[in-house]
Amino acid sequence: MTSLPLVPLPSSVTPAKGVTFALTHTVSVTGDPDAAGVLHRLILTRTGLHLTASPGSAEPGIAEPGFAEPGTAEPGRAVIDVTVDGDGPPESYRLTVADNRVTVRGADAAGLFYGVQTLSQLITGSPEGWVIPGVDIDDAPRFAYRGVMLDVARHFHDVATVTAYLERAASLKFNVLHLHLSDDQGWRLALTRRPELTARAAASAVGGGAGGFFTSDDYRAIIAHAAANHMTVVPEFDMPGHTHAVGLAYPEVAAPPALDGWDAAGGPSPVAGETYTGMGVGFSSLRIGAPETDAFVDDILTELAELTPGPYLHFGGDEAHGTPAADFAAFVARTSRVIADLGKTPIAWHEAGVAADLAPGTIGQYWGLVSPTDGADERARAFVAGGGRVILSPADAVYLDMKPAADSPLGLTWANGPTSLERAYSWEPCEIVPGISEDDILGVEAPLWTETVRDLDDIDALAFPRVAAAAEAAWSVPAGTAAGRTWESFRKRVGGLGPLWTTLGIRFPASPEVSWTL
Ligand code: TNX
Repeated sequence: MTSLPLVPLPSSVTPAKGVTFALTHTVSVTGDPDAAGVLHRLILTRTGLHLTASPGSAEPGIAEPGFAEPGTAEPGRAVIDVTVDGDGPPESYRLTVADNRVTVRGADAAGLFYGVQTLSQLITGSPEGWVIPGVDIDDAPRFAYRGVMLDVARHFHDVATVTAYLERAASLKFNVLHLHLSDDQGWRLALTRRPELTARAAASAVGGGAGGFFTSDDYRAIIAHAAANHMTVVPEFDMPGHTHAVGLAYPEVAAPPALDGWDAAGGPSPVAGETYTGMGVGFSSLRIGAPETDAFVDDILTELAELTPGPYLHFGGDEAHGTPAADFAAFVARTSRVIADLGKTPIAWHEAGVAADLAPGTIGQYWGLVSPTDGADERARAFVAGGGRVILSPADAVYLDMKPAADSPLGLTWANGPTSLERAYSWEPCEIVPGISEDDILGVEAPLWTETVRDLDDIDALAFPRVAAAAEAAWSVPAGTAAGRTWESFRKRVGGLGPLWTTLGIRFPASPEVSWTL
């Protein structure tokens, strides 16, 4: 099938032989102003071309996009028309490239945005100038939830970094940004109901870095930027473990560090009331059952719900080895009900599936291995039994913080050693948790934990190109069910994205597994 550099692979791609659209500054863009604006910026970044304004709109050659109403461009002049037409499933689009006309038709605004992203992947340099090869594309997502997660707790990442990463993800048709906002090393979102969290527990990070936090205005700015890129923000406060930092601010809700049999991972041991800068996990816990703790949880989740327009609140639930089992089950069940009562859908890591009485419809996020161990699959199935669904984040496939190769300077290796691009590509969502079907899967999410990740360059170095493999698992048909949905095709298609990624400023490593187009 296609050798066009399209990732994630569209449902249907039919090249039009001998047809080429010449992309010059005389092309006008007509249709939906938002989508035209996105396209104008992408074309400018990729090619340096300012598209000429159409009759009746702004002057030629200036930075503003040249919009026109459909059909108002001069006869005979080349046009790119981008319009929502309401046809097809949510987030779907159709794209046709003919000699003198490109049309992108979205079922909705998101579908149109994805059609524009696909169009940007098609732009290529030739001896005759910039061209778009003739093609017919019909495309729709496989899963409704297509996420990336960024841990802003182990190292803090500021608004500019978060928005740069979400734009990268949106260009690969991800529609969820999950922010891991709290962990042992720091609390990253200011809350008026609990001001000590950021006053006392935000100025630290792994390795003793500076830390930092988002004000509520910062958080709103991220949400707005995400929305402009058709992404929903899913915020996470991780509880009842991963809460050492909470004890710096509100000691009455924190249990003493549980250090019995604990692995310091080569770093310092945690001390109650002092910042923790190591990379160990599983020693901290809230004080379960204390009225102070219940009040704390109610406060932080109420304010988070108020600040968050999206439908989901994630409450963690992972690696709570410092919390007695019965307390853990009681805590996650209560917390899921608090979130449901706030009108939001709870999400938790799969361990919370041990609780018999989670709020109905709670979503489970599976982070076990591609071949489940230690009953992780059983925990995940419990969410389906409770009327919820599952998000798949198998750690040895989509954990972007795993080293891509043994000699990579950044990253961890606990999930079956380094994760090659081929391994990141070669898994099927329906084959991870036995007994759950496609309908039980809400979607796929690729987390990036940031113990070793300090800035956007580090993010790019670990996320790329593997995040493109996760995008294909989330968006495209199952591997092997369509021509082109194969590893061999993927490594060529990704390679063709090198020039686009370079112009977008992405510092992707030149993975030797890819056949890059220079
Ligand atoms: C496991 S995955 C964790 C995180 C670590 C990550 C490192 C999960 C729910 N918990 O606390 O950062 O491994 O890969």
